[in-house]
Amino acid sequence: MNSVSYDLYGAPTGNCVRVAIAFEEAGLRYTAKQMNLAGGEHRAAPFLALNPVGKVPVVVEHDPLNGQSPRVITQSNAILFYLAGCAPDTLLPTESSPCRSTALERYFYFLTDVIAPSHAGFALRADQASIPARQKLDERVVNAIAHAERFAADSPFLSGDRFGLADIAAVTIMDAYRQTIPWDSLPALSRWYEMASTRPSVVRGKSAFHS
Ligand SMILES: N[C@@H](CCC(=O)N[C@@H](CS)C(=O)NCC(=O)O)C(=O)O
Repeated sequence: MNSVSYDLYGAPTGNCVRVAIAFEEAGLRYTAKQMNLAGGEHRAAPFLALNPVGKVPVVVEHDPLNGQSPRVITQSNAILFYLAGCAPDTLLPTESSPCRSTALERYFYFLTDVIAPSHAGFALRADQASIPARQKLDERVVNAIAHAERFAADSPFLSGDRFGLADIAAVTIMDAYRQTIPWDSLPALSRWYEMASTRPSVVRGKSAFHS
């Protein structure tokens, strides 16, 4: 039996939920360790010893048989790729697969063209003067989501033939924009979203942390 296990330090945020869904999808054994961000737990010494930047998610890999200290991994996307390597052909097609470039292209589309402007808008949320800038960023996010209709139209999953990292990135960010997405003009994306939101790994990953 595989003795490796993981602790996932996090909170109910997009970056952490993506990692929780990836653990579920990859079938890797993990324990969600809820951090109290409002209470500043991520800025206290025990957590800073894991991640001096004071941000979640953080994964600690325990492998009692390798005789080494537990491995600590920060940065949600580094963690996702690490997990993809631990469970080959679950989250991402393997190196030699021709489907890999499509899966990566779509994953980075969601990361850089959808999630990045969304995070930029979120960072401005407390500043009244930035409301027009936030609206522009949100429009950009929704337009970029709408362009993903063609991904959903030409393959069963946004990642291609298998559910993968692009689907995980997409379902979490689309949850945040579901009220403003023009669903009526996006039939393939609507079907995909219904399927992705009810997928057991997504349902379980989304409830790994509570608010
Ligand atoms: N680039 C990092 C960003 C991590 C990040 O910004 N985490 C947020 C929650 S999603 C956080 O810890 N915020 C607490 C803070 O900045 O005080 C990643 O992808 O993991």
